[in-house]
Amino acid sequence: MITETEAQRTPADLITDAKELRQQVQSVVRDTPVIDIHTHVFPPVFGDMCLSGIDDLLNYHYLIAEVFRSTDVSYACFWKMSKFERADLIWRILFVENTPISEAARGVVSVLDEFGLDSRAQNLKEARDFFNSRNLLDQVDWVLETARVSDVVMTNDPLDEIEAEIWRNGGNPDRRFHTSLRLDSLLNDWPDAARILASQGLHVNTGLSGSTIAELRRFLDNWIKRMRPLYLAISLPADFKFPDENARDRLIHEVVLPTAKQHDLALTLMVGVRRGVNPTLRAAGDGVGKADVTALERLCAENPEVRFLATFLARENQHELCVAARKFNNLMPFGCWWFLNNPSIAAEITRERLELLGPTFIPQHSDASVLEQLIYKWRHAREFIADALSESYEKLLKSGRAATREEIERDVTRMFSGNFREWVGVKSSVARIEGVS
Ligand code: FIX
Ligand code: ZN
Repeated sequence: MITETEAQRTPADLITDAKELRQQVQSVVRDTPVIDIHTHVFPPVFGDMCLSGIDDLLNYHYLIAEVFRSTDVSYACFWKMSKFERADLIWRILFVENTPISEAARGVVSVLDEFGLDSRAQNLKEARDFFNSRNLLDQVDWVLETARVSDVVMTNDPLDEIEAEIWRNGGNPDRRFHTSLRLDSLLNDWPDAARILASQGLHVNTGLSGSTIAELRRFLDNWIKRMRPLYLAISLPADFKFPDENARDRLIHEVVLPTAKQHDLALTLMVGVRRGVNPTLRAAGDGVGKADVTALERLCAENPEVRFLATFLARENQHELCVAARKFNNLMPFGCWWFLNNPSIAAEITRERLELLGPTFIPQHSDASVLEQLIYKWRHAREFIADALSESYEKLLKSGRAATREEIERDVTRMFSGNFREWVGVKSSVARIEGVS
């Protein structure tokens, strides 16, 4: 309840009406630019890695997983099809013969809606004609503007030969697209990585002996100099342990953490994926597993000067991640990753993060793989974020404190960009561990 005294003493622009408050929150969340801190989107200079248009949208691996639940087309037959034939099949099955009510299918509808295209079309002619008529460079501008995405962080793998060649020929001139140095290939399949690196002339061996560690430090130093990443990143399996008795553990201890410290780079951990649960689905074949959040706690405790960004894939790990972030202020939870990026689950995760962490987390990343997905992933995310945030301010109002629009803008800006800017820009902010001076 707002007392007469407080109303006299405090800013005239206090929002004391719940309906007005919800409208103000929705307007701020809708209009505040966001830094998309993890995506698989690339600018046109990356050639075929830059995916755009209706055929790429429909060949998204989320939709490939779903189409096989409604067709008797075999995996072998499906993969023999062209991208266009696969898109025709997915459109017919998921959008014509069935109602596109899944989140990934609804996402395509949201994109078509944004461009004024018919999402009830019987075929893809109109959509293909439209996207083929768009200039890709203009499309990038239009999509980022429409989605109100100020910056995109790519996923960049120095061991991907196609990408490495692009970097050797000049790399990325578009300053809206930032890099992250992705280390999965190096850490999660070390024998194969060792073979590739040895073929590139590095003196490395699978036993990690001799000059191997020094060579890997030099390899990362060179790619950091070339790519100028905002952070180092690794996805880790559900059974990830720290410490552990394997090559990945030695690489984390002796290469990744020292490199993060030397270059003052944040380290992003994405934990809980079970790769290749159904290999015949290819990129659509990965699954989820409950992971051990104590491994992350030990990483944070043993490396207080490293800033960690972390997201977990299992819904069951979300509350533990919030509690871990309360214990370690060098840990920044982010995103409702992949199978969690569904409004019903993302809403729950966002509410518990607001209750446990206030505005000290990053609510979402898109994980977009196709340029136009930025439109739907952020349209949908802004809906569940606005709902959760409205509830927080409404509860605060009921407890006796009204908010101003300026305060709502401050809080949303912090979550949409400020927390990330602080994590990737501040020099050697030495984090304190709760309970230890
Ligand atoms: O490890 C990752 O970056 C995952 O996001 C991808 O492997 C996954 O395919 C994806 O794009 C999920 O949204
Ligand atoms: Zn991803």
